[in-house]
Amino acid sequence: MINPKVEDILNAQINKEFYSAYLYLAMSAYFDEIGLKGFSNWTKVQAKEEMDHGMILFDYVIERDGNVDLRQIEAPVKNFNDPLQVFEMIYEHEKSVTESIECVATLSEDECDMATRHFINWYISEQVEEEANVLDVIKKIKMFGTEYPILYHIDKELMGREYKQHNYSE
Ligand code: OFO
Repeated sequence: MINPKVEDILNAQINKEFYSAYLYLAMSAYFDEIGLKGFSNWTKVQAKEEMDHGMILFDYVIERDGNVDLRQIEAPVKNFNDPLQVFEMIYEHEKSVTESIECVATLSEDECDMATRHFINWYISEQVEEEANVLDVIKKIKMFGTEYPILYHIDKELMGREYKQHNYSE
């Protein structure tokens, strides 16, 4: 049986992961509207990864004989200005997700739930990768500029991102 406080924070994290998926889907739709198919692809692949993150937590709560509590998912932002602003927003968002993952780690340690403390390490590493991937795109946009002919080249590169299902690994 899982500790009730840990169960609660894991359920909150499930909600945050599915909110992240919603947010990336809203961004993907925006990029599609303005004709940047590669940016749209990148954010859509990210949305799928976020759903995997949510599902790994979902399965973990069940495996620990806990209760999954699916909470209302907030509507994501709909108005975006330009690709740089969107990626800066993503970076801020991912930093806040990193903080909430770190809170799961801290709480599980405080509650002596070492199984969850161990489990959440996968997410800690995943957040390092996510923040780095976003920063990489931000740097490229800043380095090459925000003019459309240049964005077109970055767009082609982002088209190459492929979805691979994320599975939990020890
Ligand atoms: Fe699930 O890592 Fe982004 O939000």
